[in-house]
Amino acid sequence: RRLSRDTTTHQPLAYLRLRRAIRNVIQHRDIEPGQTLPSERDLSLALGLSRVTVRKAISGLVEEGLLTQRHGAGTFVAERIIKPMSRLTSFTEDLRARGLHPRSEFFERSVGEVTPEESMALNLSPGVLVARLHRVRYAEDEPLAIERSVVPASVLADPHEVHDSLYEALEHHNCRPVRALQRLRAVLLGARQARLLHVTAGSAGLHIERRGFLDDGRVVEFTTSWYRGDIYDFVAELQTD
Ligand code: 16G
Repeated sequence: RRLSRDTTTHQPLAYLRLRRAIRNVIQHRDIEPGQTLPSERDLSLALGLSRVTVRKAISGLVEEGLLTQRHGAGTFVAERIIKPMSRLTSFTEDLRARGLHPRSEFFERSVGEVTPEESMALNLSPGVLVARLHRVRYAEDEPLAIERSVVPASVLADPHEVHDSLYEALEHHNCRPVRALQRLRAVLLGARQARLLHVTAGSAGLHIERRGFLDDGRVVEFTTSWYRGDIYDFVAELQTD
């Protein structure tokens, strides 16, 4: 009786443990992007786990965007950055999950009165102060995105608190968004943006606006981003009503 209880409580954990172990291997770059994972069969034989457990662990990592599968060709560590749209993660978290080192170069970190457009996006009254961050975001030395964030100064009084991660700073003030609305459209990157992102002018980019909300409905972030179209995939799971 005791044994069977143990197996039932331990079984769900085996796939989570394997998922964490594979995630660690990716984070430590023991397998590089583009490399193939051993087959489900080989993994299950080598680790003494059931095929079902191995499959579950792998499909979880595919959903996270760390692995990709091609029919007949197997499972690979994702080369492009695959970002599930349903998860409210930060740039820093997305990169760290892939074993990459995020970095920001700031053009601007300032506080000023809200503009009419910002006041609409953040639901603020005219005259209120906001913190602004404008930066290029890198993975090691490779630029991936340009981002302009506006946060009410009542939440972030000093934008210099943000070194790399805005969300870490917001978390520090207990104001990390719990929900967000995001709008995405295709753009051609202009000369200046292309130069900052090390691509040729006219390359494809993704223009994304995110409004991040707190539990009580306040808007804590209005961020406009230009992500490189040659690196990022945004994926979403769709369901019928
Ligand atoms: C992502 C978000 C951006 C957010 C940032 C925080 C998209 C399209 N945008 O880039 O809205 O401000 O993450 O990242 O995902 P950080 O905590 O690393 O500064």
